[in-house]
Amino acid sequence: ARAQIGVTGLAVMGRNLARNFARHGFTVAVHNRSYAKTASLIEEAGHEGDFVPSESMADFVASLERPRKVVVMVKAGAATDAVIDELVPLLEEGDIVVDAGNAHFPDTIRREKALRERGLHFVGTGVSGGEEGALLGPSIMPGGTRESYESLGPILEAISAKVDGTPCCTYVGPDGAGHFVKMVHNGIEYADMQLIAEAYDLLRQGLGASAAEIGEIFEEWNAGDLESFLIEITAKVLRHTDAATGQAFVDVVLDQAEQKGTGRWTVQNGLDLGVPITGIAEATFARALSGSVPQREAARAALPADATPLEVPADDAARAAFVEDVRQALYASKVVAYSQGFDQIAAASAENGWNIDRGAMARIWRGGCIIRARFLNRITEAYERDPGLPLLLADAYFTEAVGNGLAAWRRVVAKAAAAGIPTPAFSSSLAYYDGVRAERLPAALIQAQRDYFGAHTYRRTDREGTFHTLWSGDRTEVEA
Ligand code: NBP
Repeated sequence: ARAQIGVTGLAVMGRNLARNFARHGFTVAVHNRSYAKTASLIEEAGHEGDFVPSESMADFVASLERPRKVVVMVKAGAATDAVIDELVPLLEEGDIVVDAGNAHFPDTIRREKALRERGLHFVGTGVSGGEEGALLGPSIMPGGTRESYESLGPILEAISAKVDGTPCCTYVGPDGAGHFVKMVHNGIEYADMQLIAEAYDLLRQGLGASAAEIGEIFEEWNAGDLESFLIEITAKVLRHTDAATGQAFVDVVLDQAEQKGTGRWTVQNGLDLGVPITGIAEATFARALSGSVPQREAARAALPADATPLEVPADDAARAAFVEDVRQALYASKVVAYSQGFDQIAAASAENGWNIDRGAMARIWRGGCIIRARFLNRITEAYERDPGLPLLLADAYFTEAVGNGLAAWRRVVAKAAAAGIPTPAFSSSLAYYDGVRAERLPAALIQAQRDYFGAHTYRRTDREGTFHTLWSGDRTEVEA
């Protein structure tokens, strides 16, 4: 037994994680259900480091130093359970099983409990950054016991992305915390992508410009506060020309966005927790709308626009002003989406006793992952100033940043509405901003209606207690 860590499941992700471990000097045991993937890894990348290949799970386990650390990187769901079932009888007390796939966090809670009862550590770990991240340094979000992190953490930190020398990996919290945080990361990714798409749409229609010209604007934005992986790749995609037709690539792609489900999980959990993650929800529904083909066909044939198209700016100054308005609207909406996502983490953390450090989550998302961005530094700083911050938006830095762009944000949403350009994420983020800051909400009327038809009771602004009005009687008020 000489391998320090093992990886079972050698499709694109597992193969690249194994290579990443090996390139960092770890001796890596490797295994896959069918041996072909193991053989091809050794043949093509064997020279990169010290690999110990095994055909059987038993040999694989036997090749690992104790406490054994086994990274499972197979298809999420039944495949993960199948591998765990095969693995567990071969392990001994104190060994660590790491599920680095995209598990749904309730599955991770279940698996952690089952393995804990057998004296094993189960570490549900979020890994973001796709294929390239897995090889060159992903953002890693491990949950599980603190004890397991003592021996596993340094190995994961070694292979993670680094920003200013700091690893994009830290202990997240018990059982499902790591996979939960990865889920919210993906939800925020949905919101970020939708917001960028709305900004693109407004610029394209509002400037009457080509995709490549809009790409240049995104490239400029990437030099400022919006600097991020998603803005960077947006610029590249918009400037790409389709080889077959010579058209802008974005113009030949079918406008139906697909999803694998993590956005949906995030929204479902937001509903369960009662946390308004409207940016993520609108982004998820916008994908669903884009794929609603029969509905879109029926609507195109029947629904009038009765809208005034955006006026193309008359000169460079007006053009620059419009571009800046859209940039401000994008930044403000993005702050809202992130603020909502961090609220969701706080709520889940409280409900599950996870004690998640939100500032640390922003820190490990600065590199390696899909939402990596300069702006995450500001979030870490906000939670350093106040670890219990009730609302990210209310941190002084963000209050000022959003406040400065508020007029622009309102102009953009109003213009989009007048022009009939759908901006569900921009608009709902602004509505959230105005809702959460409102002195008084029409929720009072909703409580009154609920009391009227269902005797659901209400509280008053002027005295303590719970009350009900006898609506079908003489309308006197009684204490409930
Ligand atoms: P896949 O999700 O395509 O899974 C393929 C692997 O699962 C192969 O090694 C396959 O073995 C193994 N497998 C299956 Br399928 N059923 C099995 C079973 N019953 N028993 C044992 N092994 C089984 O691989 P991937 O794209 O590398 O992703 C791995 C994990 O990482 C997934 O959970 C994914 O959601 C997650 N993830 C992926 C990305 C990404 O960018 N692709 C990013 C972040 C996270 P075989 O070779 O014998 O068929």
